[in-house]
Amino acid sequence: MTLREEAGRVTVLPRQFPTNRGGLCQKGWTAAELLDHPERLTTPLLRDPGTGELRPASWEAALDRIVTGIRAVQRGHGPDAVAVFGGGGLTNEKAYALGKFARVALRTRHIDYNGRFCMSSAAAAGLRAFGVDRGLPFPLADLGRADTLLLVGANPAETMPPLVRWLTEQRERGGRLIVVDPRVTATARLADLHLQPLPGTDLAVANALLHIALTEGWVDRAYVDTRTTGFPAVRRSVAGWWPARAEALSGVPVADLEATARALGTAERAVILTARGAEQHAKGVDTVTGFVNLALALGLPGRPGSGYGCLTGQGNGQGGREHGQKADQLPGYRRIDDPAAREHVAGVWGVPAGELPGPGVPAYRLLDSLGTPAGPKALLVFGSNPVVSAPRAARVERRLRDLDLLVVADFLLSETAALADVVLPTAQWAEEDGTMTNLEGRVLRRRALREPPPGVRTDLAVLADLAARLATPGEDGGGGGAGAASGAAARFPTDPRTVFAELRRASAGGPADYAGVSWERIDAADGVWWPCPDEDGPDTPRLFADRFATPDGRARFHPVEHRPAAEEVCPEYPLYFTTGRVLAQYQSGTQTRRVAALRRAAPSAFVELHPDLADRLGVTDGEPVRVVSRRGELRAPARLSPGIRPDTVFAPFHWGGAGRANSVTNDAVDPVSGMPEFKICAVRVERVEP
Ligand SMILES: Nc1nc2c(c(=O)[nH]1)N[C@H]1C(S)=C(S)[C@@H](COP(=O)(O)OP(=O)(O)OC[C@H]3O[C@@H](n4cnc5c(=O)[nH]c(N)nc54)[C@H](O)[C@@H]3O)O[C@H]1N2
Ligand SMILES: Nc1nc2c(c(=O)[nH]1)N[C@H]1C(S)=C(S)[C@@H](COP(=O)(O)OP(=O)(O)OC[C@H]3O[C@@H](n4cnc5c(=O)[nH]c(N)nc54)[C@H](O)[C@@H]3O)O[C@H]1N2
Ligand SMILES: [Mo]
Repeated sequence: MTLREEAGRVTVLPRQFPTNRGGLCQKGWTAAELLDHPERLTTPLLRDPGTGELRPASWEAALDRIVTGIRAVQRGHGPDAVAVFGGGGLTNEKAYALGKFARVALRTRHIDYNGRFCMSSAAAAGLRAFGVDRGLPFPLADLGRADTLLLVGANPAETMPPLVRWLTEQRERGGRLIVVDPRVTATARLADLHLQPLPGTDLAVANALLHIALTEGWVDRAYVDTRTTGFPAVRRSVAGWWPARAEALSGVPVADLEATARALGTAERAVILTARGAEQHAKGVDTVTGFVNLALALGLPGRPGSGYGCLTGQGNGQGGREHGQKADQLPGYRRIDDPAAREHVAGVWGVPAGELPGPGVPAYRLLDSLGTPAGPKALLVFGSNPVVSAPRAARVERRLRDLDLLVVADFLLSETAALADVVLPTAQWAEEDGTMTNLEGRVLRRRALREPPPGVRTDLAVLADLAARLATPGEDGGGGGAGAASGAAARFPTDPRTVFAELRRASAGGPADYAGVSWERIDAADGVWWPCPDEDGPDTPRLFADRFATPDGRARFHPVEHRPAAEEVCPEYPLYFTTGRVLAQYQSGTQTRRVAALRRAAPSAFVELHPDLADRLGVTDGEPVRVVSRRGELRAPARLSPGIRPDTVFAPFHWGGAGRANSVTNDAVDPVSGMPEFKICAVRVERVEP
């Protein structure tokens, strides 16, 4: 998009850009309204120990309070007692600086971020199959040319409206669109075929599709032989997945499974995409692996116009997962437990590799340990609102309250900021330069259009201020304790261009290699695709043409078995509960709930249920209902829809308070990725007597 400033007002104009072809969704159009919003934070807030209220304070006082608090906690409990929580909305520069800040200035292993709730299952599955995790290993435009496109647990018509143009182009060229979703969504309405499985059964569907492909002879033997390893074990494991068995579990008719397998197996160009519906499960990694197995067996990845991909969510969901705000990661998508990676990054940071902490723990485990005897006692949050967005949120809220020190940097008083001891007002997107990496792995520029309002600092400036203070010995002799690291601990540039130059060096030689990406090159080329190791060399719009990023260059099959959800229905909780998004609200809603036009379009939480179920419960449209799980409850008006399975209810997660979907969700996590099971748990629904 382009921004125009007239008489101090910023407006957003869609720009002709190849990814979205000039399209922009309503949230983009209205985003500028938040820059001058009356609730915008323009001064730090400190909790008054007497009244317990948040009070305006100076930056000096706020930063002092944070540094004193960090020192006290680390003196008592060691460096790991301070934790950092980041977000996939941060620019690459900020995500990078945050990871460095945790490891170098705080010397803690405890950093993770909201991408754990978002991309982690697809990322883990991609890594183990392809050796690299880039959401789409091909340009988005390829979707328009696919003869068959399978969307599993994705609702881009509401969550990524600009992408619909590619779906339209695909249909106009005679392609087939198949959507797998327990609800008739706006996306499902565009489809030629809609499979409507029970939540949590996609893996059975994937295995049955591969079973059919094998039986019908659609498997690409030459590809499997030359480009992959491990197929025999997968062939054996799907042998028992005859379609009737998958139908019994998922409710998807055998004929639809066969039609889907045929459409994929006989297409010239076929693409399989997953999103959160398939991924946000305690078996999310295996479910994605099931679809990757199918794609590999059909010979799709690396073939022009074909492949497997994952639809990345947040603004910088891709770049945000590459530069070190993940617990186990260093910049350039390096592993923090890899000695060579530690040497390289420590060299760039000017610290001995031995001083870098080891891996931390995934986001939910981190949040659930806060304030407990063995867990961190202080938390710094940049770019997330876990009080609304974390699973089993009431428990997470209690953990946050148990902390000795909670610091939140935000431009609005989110539900999480409202619990903080210190709130720092930070700059918004239109006030900062930087880069973001989109779902295609394409690095793009974000351009500052105006200065932040007086009193507001950028996240980079906040990290620099804190790092400098932490590196200076305190009155009690604390601080500066990083010894040889103290010089480096103070080196946190605030200019995003300087940070990006450092990020390039830190990423050089890693899987997500940005060494050859310069801001000038991004501007000249409408974005640069990683890996791009040399400034004068090519970038990589399409991966896997000749080899995969594994040591032997071959993709790896992994046999995966369907297993039940962490919580199955029972007489007391007889219904399945699933969650997701609506068009007019974004994420935890901090921003979009404050925009009048969006509030009008989607004013409150709701519970979507089938009219037959509503009948049984004696509920009419618009009446308040209660959704109760073993963890808590949500109250919101009923929304009757014949498009949802009668055994399943749905609620969006954009609201806090009584309408908070995450009061109900299950905190079971995937054993490999740490992804919480946001998309299925057992509930009962009750009418609320007015
Ligand atoms: N309007 C809007 N757009 C957004 C966002 C937003 O908050 N609002 N957030 C952004 C972010 S961070 C993300 S991650 C993306 C997410 O984008 P999507 O993944 O498209 O969004 P969701 O609504 O979470 O989930 C998609 C669908 O999964 C279905 N589903 C639920 N359970 C299952 C299941 O077990 N199997 C299958 N196959 N489907 C299931 C739901 O019915 C839902 O329609 O959207 C991005 N875009
Ligand atoms: N039940 C259920 N829960 C879910 C999901 C689901 O489908 N169902 N989806 C999950 C997914 S995919 C995601 S991505 C998460 C998202 O949920 P969150 O992690 O809570 O993400 P946001 O709501 O985007 O929160 C971002 C916060 O940071 C602020 N912010 C934005 N940009 C910046 C910045 O540059 N700097 C700073 N300092 N602050 C900034 C915003 O104002 C906002 O308060 O929710 C997860 N939770
Ligand atoms: Mo997300």
